[in-house]
Amino acid sequence: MATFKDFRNNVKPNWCPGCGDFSIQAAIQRAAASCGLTPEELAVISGIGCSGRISGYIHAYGLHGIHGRALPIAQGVKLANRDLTVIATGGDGDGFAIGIGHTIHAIRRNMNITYIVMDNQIYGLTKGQTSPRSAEGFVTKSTPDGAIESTLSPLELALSAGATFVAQSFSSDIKQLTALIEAGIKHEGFSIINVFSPCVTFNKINTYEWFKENIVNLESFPDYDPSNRVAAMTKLMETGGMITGLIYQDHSRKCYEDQVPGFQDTPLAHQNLQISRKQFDNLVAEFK
Ligand SMILES: Cc1ncc(C[n+]2csc(CCOP(=O)(O)OP(=O)(O)O)c2C)c(N)n1
Ligand code: SF4
Repeated sequence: MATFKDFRNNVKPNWCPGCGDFSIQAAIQRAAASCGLTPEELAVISGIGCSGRISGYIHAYGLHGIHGRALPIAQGVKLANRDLTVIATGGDGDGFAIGIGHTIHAIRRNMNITYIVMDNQIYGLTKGQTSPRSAEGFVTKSTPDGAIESTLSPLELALSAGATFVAQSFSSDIKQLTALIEAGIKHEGFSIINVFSPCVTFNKINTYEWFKENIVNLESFPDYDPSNRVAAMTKLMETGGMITGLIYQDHSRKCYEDQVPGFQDTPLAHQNLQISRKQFDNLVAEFK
């Protein structure tokens, strides 16, 4: 059986020392091992950003894609080979700014993919501009007088879009994060896990200390029921989205690929898709 060490490769991450993304990488490796996966059964697909580098740091299939397009690529991989466990990753800019349209429709589509957003509330790779997650008034090089736009609440949005698994964690809490990623992988449908992952270089406001002071673990609400969508939305609104844990899970909806005729049995990647010369000629003749 594979251990988390089997998901390590020899590429040294070039994240800044202290970046929250290190723990997310470790949590993915641990969760994959706990799920009994081997590296050849996993694909990690990422967008562009400091966070996007993660696909290169995990020993598995992987693709470091283009900015905001982790989810279209991940869905393509899953459609081509539904036997693979597919994890999509990226920053809050990647998923909630340029990629927001893909995020909403991927949630609606409910393919069996786990989407991990590394939320540092800033654009890290491009050296510190606001993201949709930045607080109003946040001062950066792109907003010297403070951000004017309101802050996006991605998990409220996810619930509205019909998400079947919604969770949130903090990169410092590797135990909780690993358990949530494991639960997301096991969930039959689309799982979105937003992870607070401090950018120690460019975000001097939302620091490790700031998150520790501001987040509340859902375990402190013993009556909380993650199968209740209204309760989930209410809790997110009441806390300004600063909760961690499993926020919502719906087991009732089938995943997309289970409902597409022709995808039920053998994955496309394992089918013989070659057509004969005669079939090809007939096809061409249809368009003459
Ligand atoms: C189409 C396109 N637009 C803009 C960029 C420039 N760009 C690269 S990363 C990035 C944002 C990075 O922020 P985020 O996605 O939050 O990731 P982080 O670096 O913070 O992990 C931008 C705007 C790009 N690479 N491609
Ligand atoms: S710039 Fe920020 S997000 Fe990027 S590696 Fe450094 S600490 Fe991490």
